[in-house]
Parts: sequence; structure tokens; C-alpha cells
Amino acid sequence: MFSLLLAFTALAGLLLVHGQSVIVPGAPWKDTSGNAIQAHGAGILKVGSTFYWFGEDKSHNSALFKAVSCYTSTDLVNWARQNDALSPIAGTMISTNNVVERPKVIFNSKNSEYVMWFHSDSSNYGAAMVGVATAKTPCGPYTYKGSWKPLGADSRDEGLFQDGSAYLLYASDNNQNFKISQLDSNYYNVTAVVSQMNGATLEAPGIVKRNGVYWLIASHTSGWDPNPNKAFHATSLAGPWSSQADIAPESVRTYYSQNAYDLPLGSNAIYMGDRWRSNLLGSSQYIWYPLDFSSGSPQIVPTDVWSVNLNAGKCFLPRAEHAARVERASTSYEAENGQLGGSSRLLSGSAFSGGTAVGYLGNGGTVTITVQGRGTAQWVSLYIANGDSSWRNTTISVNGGASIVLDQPNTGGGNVVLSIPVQLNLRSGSNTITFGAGQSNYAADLDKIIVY
Ligand SMILES: *[C@@H]1O[C@H](CO)[C@@H](O)[C@H](O)[C@H]1NC(C)=O
Ligand SMILES: *[C@@H]1O[C@H](CO)[C@@H](O)[C@H](O)[C@H]1NC(C)=O
Ligand SMILES: [Ca+2]
Repeated sequence: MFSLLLAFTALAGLLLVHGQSVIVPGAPWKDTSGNAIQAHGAGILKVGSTFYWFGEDKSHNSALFKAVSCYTSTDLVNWARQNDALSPIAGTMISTNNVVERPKVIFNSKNSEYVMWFHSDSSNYGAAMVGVATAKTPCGPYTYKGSWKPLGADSRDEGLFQDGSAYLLYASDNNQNFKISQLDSNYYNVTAVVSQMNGATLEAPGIVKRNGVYWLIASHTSGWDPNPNKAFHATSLAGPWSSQADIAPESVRTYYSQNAYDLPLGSNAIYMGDRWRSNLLGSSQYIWYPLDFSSGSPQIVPTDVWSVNLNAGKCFLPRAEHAARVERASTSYEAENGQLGGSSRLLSGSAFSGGTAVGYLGNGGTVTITVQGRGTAQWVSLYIANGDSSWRNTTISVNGGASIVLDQPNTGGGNVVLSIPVQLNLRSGSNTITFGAGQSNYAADLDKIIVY
């Protein structure tokens, strides 16, 4: 897959953009004003050459409704916050005491109107409804039409899919049965169930159509915790749907994320997921990766730092980008080749690069890795394993300077490795990076780092 995507770069030049030029899954994403992007449970709408990103504003670190935000971009990297698309209305199902999740917007050409559907629920998720709102412009603000149970049945996580007609994709019947129902010609309601997957226990759905085949991407149900999201295919939305297939190795639990939206890109797509942080919801991160269809079944390409060429409909890997821009490749450094300090120790494991990682970091253990820098702020990905059920964190000090603290998710096992990005100011030439100094808690085990 990597070689395939690398081959793309030979076909088209890279477009340089101002501001950010790369997508870094799991980093704190900022909008063009420098504020944290608050658009969880994403829905993307394209109008002309502009992308609109709708999502849940969770800056209040609560599951309760604050706003459906609207961001615009022409490159999928630099996002400008616009007015809120939907705001709370007291005394309704979209009050600040209720839940509004997974907003999705499609355009209804008959009425020249944008129609937003969302998961509308009570604070204990007992109401299980859809909500609908409309506007004449993409960001609205939208006028709320109401919330109800489609065809009288539950609807929790949902998505929309447009294919001539429009369809609601939703977890129904207490999240047991997954349904696809057709919308009426106004997109104000559903008319009939066209497909029902009994006992599928699916959430967080999106559909991408490729060469006449519908690919449904969805997670299973594990609350805010990640699980291995799956793909199903069919040649009709009415099914029959295939059995489930992996879009990533099961052990990494979709790289600690849950599907929110799947955006077609050329002959592939972009997987757009959420890395939920249940005890700090506003700090939940965005996990967007290339979704490669070339093997015949969509596979996430777990790329630490990447960019998109919309004109060519391609994703770029950093190595290719660097080759094109600065003729420099990313460099990988094994933690076990660093200088161990204090009580840190080498750990063996088949999941680790080189069969070895450094453990017992923090709480008196450190490792110092010497890397080459370019004299600028550079993305560095830490490949970590954290078998706890909770997050850890590590201190990071560059060239003996003040430490920063980087949060480290639980990775789903002591032998499961995930990469976590951090931006560090490196000087030109040799730098030391020390992990785990001055912290009394244990950091995750460190397998290697990649400097981009
Ligand atoms: C949606 O359609 C159903 C079934 O036709 C109907 O019972 C219900 O009243 C409609 N809801 C709205 C809000 O229009
Ligand atoms: C790092 O993790 C420890 C242990 O979980 C926690 O007590 C501490 O508050 C965390 N530090 C930061 C800065 O988040
Ligand atoms: Ca290693």
C-alpha cells in the first residue's frame, strides 16, 4: 500500500499551500484563528471547491449539546471556523440538556436547500431519535424542524448517503439492528427501510461507492472506547451485505478511533474518525487516514504525517512530500539504541520494531535519543505501547530544555504499538530528545520515534 501511494507522487506534482500543509492524525488540530478545532463526529459537505466540516463542539468537555460547528476549507488542512450551524433551543430536544451528535448535511436540489440530520437524544441516550434542520446556505444557521423516531424505531448513531436518492444509515432497535432507510424527496423524513442487518450491532456508519459497489464502514458498539471498525460491501443498498472485513489490524482498534465520515478521494477515500477521550471530551482528537481501495477491500494506511492533492485525487506520504519539497526523508530511531538512564529497561516483544522497546520510563527511568534536525519545528511520532486501561503521559525535553508533557492513550495491550505525534523545535544538526525525566508516573513503553 505504501508503495502504491508513493507511486502516485510520480504522476502529479505537490500543491503547496499556505499555513498548514500536512494532516497529522492525533495532533491537536487548530483552526486558522489558532483555536482548537471542535467538530467531533464529523460530517463533510462539498460545495464547489469548498469543503464544509460540521461537527460537535465539545469545548465544554460534556456530551450535552453546545453547538454544531461549521468550518470551511479548500484543502482539507486549513479550516476556518464560521458561525455555528445549529445552536441550542431551550425547551426542545436540542436544548443544552440534550444530546446532538454526528451532524451530517446534504444538499436537496429540488428545494435548493441544505438539510442537516443528526442523532437527537436525551442525556441518558434513552430517546434515540433523529433530528432534522434546514438552511439556504451551507453553514446556515439551520432552522430546527424536529426530532422523532424514524418509522417509529430507535435511531442513535447515524450517517447520510446520497446516490440519486438520499438515505439514512442508522443504529436502530437498541443498537442491535443496523438499518438503511430512504429519505423522502424533501429529505425531511424517511419513507421506508431498504436494508436491515439484524444483530449487526453497528455504529458510526459511512458509505463510499466504488465502481458500482457500496462500501459501508462502521464500528461496533463499545461506548467511547475504540473497537476494530469494519467494512461491508454490496452491489445494492438493499443488500445483501457481505460479512465484515477488517480495515486495519484488529489489535490496534482502528488506530484508537471510531469512524465518523468517509470522504471519497479519487479512486480511494479518506477515513475520518474520532479518538474519543471520554473524561476530557473536548480534547478528543481527529484521526484521518488515507483509505486505500487498491487491494479490493478498503484498508487504512496509517500515515503519521501526510497531505492531499485534491486536483490529482491522491494522498501523499511524508517521504514523498519531503522528496518533492526538501529532498529529505523521514528518519526512524529505535528507542533501544538510545541512552537508557535510571531504572528504564529494555523490553522484548514481537510487536516492537527490532523486537525491542524501552520500558519503565518515568518514575526514575529515562531514555535519550540523538536525532538529526533541520532547524525548525518538526513532527516527531512516538511509537508507544501502553497496556493499561487508562492513558499515560511522558515528559519530553529537547537538548536539555524545559519539558513538555505528551498524553499517551492506552494502546489496547502491552504488545500493541500506536504512534502519537508531537511537534518539537529541533536545531539544525544533532539534537538530544529525553523521554520520561522528572515525572513520578510511568510513561508508555517506547519502541521507536520517527522524525519528519
Ligand atoms: C415521518 O414519516 C412517518 C411515516 O410516514 C410519519 O408517521 C411521521 O409523522 C413523519 N414525521 C415527520 C416529522 O414528518
Ligand atoms: C500524567 O499522568 C499522571 C498519571 O496518570 C497524572 O497524574 C498527571 O496529571 C498527568 N500529567 C499531565 C500534565 O497531564
Ligand atoms: Ca524498537
